[in-house]
Amino acid sequence: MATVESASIRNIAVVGHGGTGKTSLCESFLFVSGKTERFGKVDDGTSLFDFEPEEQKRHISISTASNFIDWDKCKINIIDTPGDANFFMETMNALRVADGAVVLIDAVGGVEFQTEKVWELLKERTMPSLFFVNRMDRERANFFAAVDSIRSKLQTKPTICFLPIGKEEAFKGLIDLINMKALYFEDPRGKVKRTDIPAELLEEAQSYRDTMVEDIAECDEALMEKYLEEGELNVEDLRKGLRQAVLAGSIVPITAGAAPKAIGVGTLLDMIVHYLPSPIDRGAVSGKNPVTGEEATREPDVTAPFSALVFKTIADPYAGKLTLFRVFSGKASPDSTFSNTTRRVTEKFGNIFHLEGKHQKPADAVVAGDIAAVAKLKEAVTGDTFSDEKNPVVFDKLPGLPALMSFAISPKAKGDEDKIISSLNRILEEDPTLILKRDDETREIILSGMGQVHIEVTVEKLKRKFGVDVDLRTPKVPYKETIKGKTRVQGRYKKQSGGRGQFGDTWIEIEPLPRGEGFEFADRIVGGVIPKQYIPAVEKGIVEAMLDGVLAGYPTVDVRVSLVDGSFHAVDSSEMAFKIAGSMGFKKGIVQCQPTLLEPIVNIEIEISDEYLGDVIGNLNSRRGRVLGMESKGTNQVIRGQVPLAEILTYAADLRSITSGRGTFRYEHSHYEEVPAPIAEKIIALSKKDKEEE
Ligand SMILES: Nc1nc2c(ncn2[C@@H]2O[C@H](COP(=O)(O)OP(=O)(O)OP(=O)(O)O)[C@@H](O)[C@H]2O)c(=O)[nH]1
Ligand SMILES: [Mg+2]
Repeated sequence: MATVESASIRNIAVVGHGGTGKTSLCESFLFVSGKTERFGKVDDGTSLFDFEPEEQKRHISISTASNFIDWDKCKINIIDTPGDANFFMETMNALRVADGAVVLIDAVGGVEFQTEKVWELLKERTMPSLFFVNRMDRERANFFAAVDSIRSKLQTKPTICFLPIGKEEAFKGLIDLINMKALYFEDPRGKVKRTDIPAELLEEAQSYRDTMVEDIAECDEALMEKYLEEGELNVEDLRKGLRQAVLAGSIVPITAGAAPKAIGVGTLLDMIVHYLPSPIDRGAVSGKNPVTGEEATREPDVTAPFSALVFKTIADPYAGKLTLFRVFSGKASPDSTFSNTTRRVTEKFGNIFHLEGKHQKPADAVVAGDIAAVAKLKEAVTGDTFSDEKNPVVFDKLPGLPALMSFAISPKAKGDEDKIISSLNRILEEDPTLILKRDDETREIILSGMGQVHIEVTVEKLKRKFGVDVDLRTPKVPYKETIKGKTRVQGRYKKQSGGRGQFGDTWIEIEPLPRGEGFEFADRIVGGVIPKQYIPAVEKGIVEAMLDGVLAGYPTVDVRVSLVDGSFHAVDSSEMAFKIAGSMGFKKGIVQCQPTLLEPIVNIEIEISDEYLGDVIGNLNSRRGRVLGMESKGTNQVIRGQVPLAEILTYAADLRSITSGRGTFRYEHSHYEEVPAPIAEKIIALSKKDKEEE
């Protein structure tokens, strides 16, 4: 494929809450632009963007997919992002390489939670954006209510540039407020028929046009002057002024449509080409010189030194790894070498491709601003920087998202343990939000991710791509044991068996330490009643005994043991004998010290939409949680508190159902606390039962 000019590229991320019609809109782009003969649909699994089996089964997007079209002499790279919170990292990565965003709003539901989340990112990046009110053909569609929800929930005043004509079944077109024309989309390919505005709509159109003109004039002093003098701005002024304002992030235009009927889609493409930035408009990006540590910028210029950023990795057991990257400066050519400055290795491009959904189209070269894919790189992962070897630069890495849900995984077939780990590591390469670790305390393999769906999808991929079938369980809670009382106790080990016997005799004091202090061993032997060389053995015996607590087999913590007295035998004493004596004394003593069970407590931060505050706090209380503070953030509430880990392992699903998905949370370990007696009894009984079964 021939290369394009940077100025005629548009990199567009399509974003918004789950189910707003992002994928349908991207399909509509392909169809309306003539790239596809057949209009792909999400619902029957024919979408070129939702091509993964896990997406087709659920009718939702799980990962970003890209394709490109030609429209009005531009190459538009379309990145379809998932709306589900489980896959938000995909959206975050897509926004790093997009120059503009199309934000979908459901004409029936208005702004929903994930749209608020993604809007925060767009604002942070001052990303030029357009609003598209989709699903205007649905029952109860209401364009103006959607606009109001943008005002109240996103605290942004969109500028209405197109008004819908009709709604629900009767939705058939738009009024173009810049050109003051009516646009009808009755052609199945989405071609526009332009007419004069029907008389009955003219007054409303004029009034919205006035507001739009004022919005645009307010962004530019010269335009404002002209507007005040002449009382009007011409189409050229408006288009130019609007473009400047959108690029600066001061205006977000809004239009409407119905993606699967191709209504309003061609108009949106025109807006993307005209109002959203090319890589040249977006300007230089900055990173660091990895050698000097100084700031380094890269201009979107094909003659500048090469730099690029990896925004996605796809693991394929047969074709190997596919790496998707955006070039920020210079160009990438097949067979050229470059430096992966994040990993400090040199690699070589093989063939370079442009992606068309899951298909690949070979490219001669990829210029600054364009996106492309390359197969079989050895080390690259998402977030890495590629750079000219002689002019190194490294771009910031995105901070990861905290894993919220963990499962213990085990193979369905015995002997597959190693294969699970190696295959999961391949999947981890494409998905940095997954964490795989072995819990030394509970001896489980723990897979953590963003939520239930995320883990389930990963397990399905594991089976489909690598043929490994696993079971998921709620992970065990790493309880601990401690004591509340103290004691002084003798541990004495004596064995006479014909020849040389065994003899070790110890007196120890056991007492509690403050929470979190762990273990302390004090040697208070005087006068050599136990010879020096046996004392470490006593400690070793105690430490081993501590690992298997008396209550339920959990490790004992926050205890001080002092070795205070004892005796030995010149012939029969040995390290082994003293180790056993120490262990015996500890086990005997600990039961006299009111042993208790401890559980991990986590700090939790929950962000929810206002209306669910009461329900969420009620639920938190029923989970033995404590609310420590609350603050509002826009129209949301942030609750901070502490909850036992045991209660949080299943929290994600609850929060989702209480808030209809309008809630997120994060947590981190804080400290250990005593388990309330009735709950401790249950845990102890359960552990006894487990032991008996073993
Ligand atoms: N009536 C109507 N249905 C639509 C419209 N756009 C999308 N849909 C339907 O809405 C459902 C969700 O559409 P998708 O395109 O998968 O939505 P999405 O935003 O990609 O969803 P996620 O990828 O899960 O975030 C599908 O059943 C579509 O057929 C529309 O304009 N009108
Ligand atoms: Mg989708």
